[in-house]
Amino acid sequence: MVSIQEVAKHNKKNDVWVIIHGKAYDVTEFLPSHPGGTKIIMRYAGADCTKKFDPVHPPDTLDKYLPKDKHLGEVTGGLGIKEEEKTIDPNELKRLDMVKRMPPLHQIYNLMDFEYVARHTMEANGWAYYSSGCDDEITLRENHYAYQRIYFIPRILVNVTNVDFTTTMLGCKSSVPFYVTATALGKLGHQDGEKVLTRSCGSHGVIQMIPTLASCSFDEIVDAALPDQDQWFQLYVNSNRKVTEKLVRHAEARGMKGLFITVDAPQLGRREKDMRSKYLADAAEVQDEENDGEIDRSQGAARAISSFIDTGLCWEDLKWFRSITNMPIVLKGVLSTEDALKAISCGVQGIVLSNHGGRQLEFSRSGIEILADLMPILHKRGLTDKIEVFVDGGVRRATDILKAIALGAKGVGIGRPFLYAMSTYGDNGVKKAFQILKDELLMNMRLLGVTSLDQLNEDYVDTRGLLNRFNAGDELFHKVYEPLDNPKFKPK
Ligand code: 173
Repeated sequence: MVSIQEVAKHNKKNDVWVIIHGKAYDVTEFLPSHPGGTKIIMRYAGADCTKKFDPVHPPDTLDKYLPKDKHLGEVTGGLGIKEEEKTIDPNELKRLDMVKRMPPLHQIYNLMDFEYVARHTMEANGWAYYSSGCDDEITLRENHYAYQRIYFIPRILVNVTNVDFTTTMLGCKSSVPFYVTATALGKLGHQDGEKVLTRSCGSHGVIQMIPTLASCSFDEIVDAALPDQDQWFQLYVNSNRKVTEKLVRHAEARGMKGLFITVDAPQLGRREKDMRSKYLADAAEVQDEENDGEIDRSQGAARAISSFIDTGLCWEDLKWFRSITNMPIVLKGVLSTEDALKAISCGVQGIVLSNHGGRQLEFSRSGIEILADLMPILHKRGLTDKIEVFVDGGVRRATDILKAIALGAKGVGIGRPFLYAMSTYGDNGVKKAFQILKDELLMNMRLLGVTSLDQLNEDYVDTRGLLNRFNAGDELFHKVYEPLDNPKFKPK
């Protein structure tokens, strides 16, 4: 046992203790090697940092990285939360009021409604992190608009009494042609983090892609799944290939049915909304106070925790991946037909046409646009059976999903909408989001005149407007989109 007063004394760079979940830790020796920098720890020196710690550190972090003799025991005599942490700014008060007045779940009619509630009720840092895109967020918005440039060519007088939208992706049965794609830091939205998505997927027969940078540990997420529930693993390749190999082998041993290697993020894009937000201001503030030349970490938590990602990852590495795993390998983040063809020649099992939810290269084309280019080429060369093609980015309606299926996608990844459903209404929110999409799928397939997904093909869509990039008038989307901000002048 350690008293709160004792912990408070250890608040200098050469002697730092912090409190996490009611226990004290001596992080003095660890301080210089903290991937998120020393300053963020110094801000909480001698005090409780649980709230900042949780979203970005899986629960096994302390056991893994901090020697046992630095675990000092239970803290007695109070919570140790710093005074300035207890004062609440006016925006936070407004948010807390809106949390109390959240619309009941039965008033949620579509995925955009979750986003609207999330925008007003999520903690500022979580909202900024989830919702942000790179640079001017043009790609982020284009991902959604691109779907609005495709119209349907339905068929009439088809008996659509029984409609089946089940499918198979990478050999896994799925109740729907979409999956929950990998998104980092689930605890910025909900205290149970990614496990909320796991449980909801289990109850609805939806496949979940587990992120490398989850807030929960990988094993916690796998343990939260039902015995026959299929999951995939998204991999950020570590420069230390031993670490990567261990992760991949462990993922396979725990039954992952697909390895999605992210190939579009050798460096993280600039998400300026995220950078401006309070969460990141923390780091920046401390920096201004004591400018001692430490590398600029003010670009946010994501960049700090992504420093391990291997910038040297290249095509030649795929052979090595093939040699260490039997899981189907899928490249996530393919943006050109040329690379898609290369992927096929390398023998991978799938590709995701994706620009990382508009968070990486600004002015990368949307997945759906690339799909429309790619599939005719694969058809012509007889390559459609060689690979499963997925798309993600901007999907909000079953009509979006059906357009992608018609154009030849095997399935569609959806990320943010489920994070917003989770962050607002927890398990019930995510389940409702799945149900909404299922209802929309059923209705729209009937209206298209198809009873199963394999009946859909490019003859059901008019893509002539697709390359005519313009800003469509989508009212719901514009209400949830938060325009970028400018710097604030100092108060008078
Ligand atoms: O898009 C992201 O934010 C992302 O993929 C990521 C990458 C590294 C660390 C945290 C998040």
